[in-house]
Amino acid sequence: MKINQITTTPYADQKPGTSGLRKKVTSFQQQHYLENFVQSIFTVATGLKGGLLILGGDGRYYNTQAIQTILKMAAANGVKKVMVGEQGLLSTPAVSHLIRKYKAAGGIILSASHNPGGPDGDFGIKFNIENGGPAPTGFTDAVYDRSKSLDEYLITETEDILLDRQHTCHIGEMQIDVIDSVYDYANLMEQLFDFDKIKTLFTSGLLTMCFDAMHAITGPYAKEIFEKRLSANIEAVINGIPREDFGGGHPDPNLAHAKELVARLNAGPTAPDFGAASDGDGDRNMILGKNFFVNPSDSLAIMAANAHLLPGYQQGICGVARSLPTSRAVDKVAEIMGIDCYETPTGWKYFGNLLDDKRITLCGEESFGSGSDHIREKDGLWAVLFWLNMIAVKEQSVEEITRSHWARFGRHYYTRHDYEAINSETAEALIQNLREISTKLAGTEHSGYKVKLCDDFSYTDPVDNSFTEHQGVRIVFEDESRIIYRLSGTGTEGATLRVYIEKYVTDPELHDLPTQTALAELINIANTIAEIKTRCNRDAPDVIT
Ligand code: G16
Repeated sequence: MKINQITTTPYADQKPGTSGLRKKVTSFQQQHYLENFVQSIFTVATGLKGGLLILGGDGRYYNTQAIQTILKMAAANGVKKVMVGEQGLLSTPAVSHLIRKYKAAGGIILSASHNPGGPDGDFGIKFNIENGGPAPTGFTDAVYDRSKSLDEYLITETEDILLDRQHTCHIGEMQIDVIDSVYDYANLMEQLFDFDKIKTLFTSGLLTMCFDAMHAITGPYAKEIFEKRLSANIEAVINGIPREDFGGGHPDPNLAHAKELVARLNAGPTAPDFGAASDGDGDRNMILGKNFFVNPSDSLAIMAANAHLLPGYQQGICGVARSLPTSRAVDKVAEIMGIDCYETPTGWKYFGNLLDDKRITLCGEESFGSGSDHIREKDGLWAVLFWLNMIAVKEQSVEEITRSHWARFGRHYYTRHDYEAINSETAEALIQNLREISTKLAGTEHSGYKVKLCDDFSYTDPVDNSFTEHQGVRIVFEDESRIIYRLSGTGTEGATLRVYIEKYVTDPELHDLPTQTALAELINIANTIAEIKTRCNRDAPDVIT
């Protein structure tokens, strides 16, 4: 085996964001760009030397080339064995599971998640540690530091590895197992949920479903699980073949981007009873009923309230967690159940310690992500199966389950307004201004809403005491309404300002308003306090979810 030491020059922009390093494909195609970042990972993740690495991606453009490069670099850096998905495909939740099941030293996932793909789209790379979860900030900071002064990387000189079928081969001493991308993950799902009961829903004609894989990674997983193992109806899976450019679509499972699915669910009496979608790498989910949308924050709360009905969670749940901007619907459930509820910064990595320390069983985020202690990533198909299992046990529709939840716990009207591709300095200045005024807002009144608390959110991890600050400016009103402002950590163009608005309403008579109507006053307050129109020169958000 010939190992080449390649001289390189560092790039200054390899700082990972909310979830790994995400850039335009064209950035990754710069000379040595991918190699530099991968070498920095191998240098920091010392356990990989002599250890097992799990490797795969969501199939987007540049996935296969990147996998070949990483395999050759892994061999040169002393990795003992790599398990790589057939065709280079593995969903993010599947990687998390494989790391845990096979006690790997870590995993590399190639994905820019819900961002569009193709030659002009985005690409990304993230590292998951041995607990199966995203690398914590200490690790990603160390990788970034290393990348800033890297002057060489190691790579073996060898032919490309065949990825189009399952087999075992070697580069030098390093063993490569090209594995079935779906099998282990589908088996895990079968352990957590009552597949017989769900199957009966379909075979007895009680339920029809439509799952939109958005031409991304979950297609093969969904076909195996819904069509083969659960005998779901014809066309239960749409857009089920992963494509390098996601069929030209934007693989983000929300009302704006999963248009085909939404149209099917709103098609009147012939519409499927249950709809769902997942994103590029399979960790997000959207849940729909006939002409009915379940807000992700509500979905988390509903799952928490009903988990004990499902085989994998029969013992009950020990605690829950949500990110700061996720609505406080799950807090109400925790309060009534008498379990702990943690509020973390945005990013799945903050749930890892809580899960490992057995403080929580379920967690979720407003950004269409939910998960449990079965792995250390959010998990799109898991959430879909959770809902199917609830429907089977409760014998209620998606809408009935949601409405009865609101009747019991109250409804948190919730919306997120995104202002995309704004000038980065403008966005920073807006947030800085909010930080400055945050100290003076408590006690002030805005259209009848009195501010109870306003701060720049910081978090001390209760397990390892690590401290994270500047995670979003939050305004909490006396009636429990909230407004939160933060900048996205996953975009690749300028800055995206996210404004999250929520209002808690207990009276069931008031649970039927359109969300934007119910929140109209607070939306105005949010815009006025942050001076969005004047500072960003925008009349309306680009995306409302
Ligand atoms: C990533 C993280 C999530 C986070 C989301 C939104 O999701 O894994 O924990 O909530 O980004 O991030 P932001 O608001 O900073 O854009 P994904 O699905 O993109 O990996």
